[in-house]
Amino acid sequence: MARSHLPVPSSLRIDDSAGRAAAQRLSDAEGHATSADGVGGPPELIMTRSSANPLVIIPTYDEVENIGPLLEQVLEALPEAHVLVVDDASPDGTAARVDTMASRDPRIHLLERSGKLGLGTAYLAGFRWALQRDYSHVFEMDADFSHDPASLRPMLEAAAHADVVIGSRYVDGGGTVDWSWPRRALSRFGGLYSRSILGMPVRDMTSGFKCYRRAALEVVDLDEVSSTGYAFQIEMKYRAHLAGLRLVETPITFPDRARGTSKMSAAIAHEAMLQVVRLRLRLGSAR
Ligand SMILES: Nc1nc2c(ncn2[C@@H]2O[C@H](COP(=O)(O)OP(=O)(O)OP(=O)(O)O)[C@@H](O)[C@H]2O)c(=O)[nH]1
Ligand SMILES: [Mg+2]
Repeated sequence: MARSHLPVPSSLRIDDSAGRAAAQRLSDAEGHATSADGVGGPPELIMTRSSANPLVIIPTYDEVENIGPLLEQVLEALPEAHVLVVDDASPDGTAARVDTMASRDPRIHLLERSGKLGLGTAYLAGFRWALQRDYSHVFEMDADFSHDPASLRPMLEAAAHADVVIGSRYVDGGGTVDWSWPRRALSRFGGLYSRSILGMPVRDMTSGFKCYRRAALEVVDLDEVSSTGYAFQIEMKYRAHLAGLRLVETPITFPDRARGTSKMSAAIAHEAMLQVVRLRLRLGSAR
């Protein structure tokens, strides 16, 4: 079930600076003309605070303890936003909690799926839902408070100068809190591994706290995205990078989940490692 409430149309204005190829694609995607002679550089779309219609997508599996307070904090931090919770039939009743909140607040939407189909496909379903509506920016955000709602506003502002804003633990000012050393090591290794295999300039390759400008999501071919699990985060960054989009990292502090159960496992990490190699072989040669 998906409740729907269409936000008012957004207005876009043009400025200079992103990559030429990306600009052309964005221009095609949004129906704007790029300058034929290229004088002044390619256009970048800038969204002012008042004209932004952001959507925050939150995938959930057994997050009933977190989702209520999180939705409240998200909408307090970004009152102009809508939120879409994509729930995979959580046995703990997460969807029912969201449904109750959605009946009181038209900014809250719920997309229910039939079973645990994975983080990647949850986001893809959310992206498609967003693109069928009039949102100007689309956030990815975890439900367990590892992603601080207070970072939403700075990330939205950073999207004025980027196509994809990545909430990053590994740039100045960012970090992790109360992480066990195996988790720190896995995250660091995963980042180094994927960054070097894919040749990407991004410090936090596995971050799942992101803000996409709408046009960036329109440029990436969502039908081609193959990672269903945690490698999805890496694949989306890689595809955005290959498409010539401008990825920018803003610092976030990332505490471990305080409540609820982790879905991370050795099998998930293993799948992600293999998927990075597959992505390099499949997409890297097209560069
Ligand atoms: N819809 C959906 N959401 C999922 C699925 N797997 C994980 N999630 C959600 O994705 C987000 C990230 O998952 P987490 O379990 O926090 O992953 P993590 O941060 O790597 O690990 P922990 O914080 O240790 O649990 C959370 O909001 C989860 O509820 C899934 O299969 N389907
Ligand atoms: Mg988490």
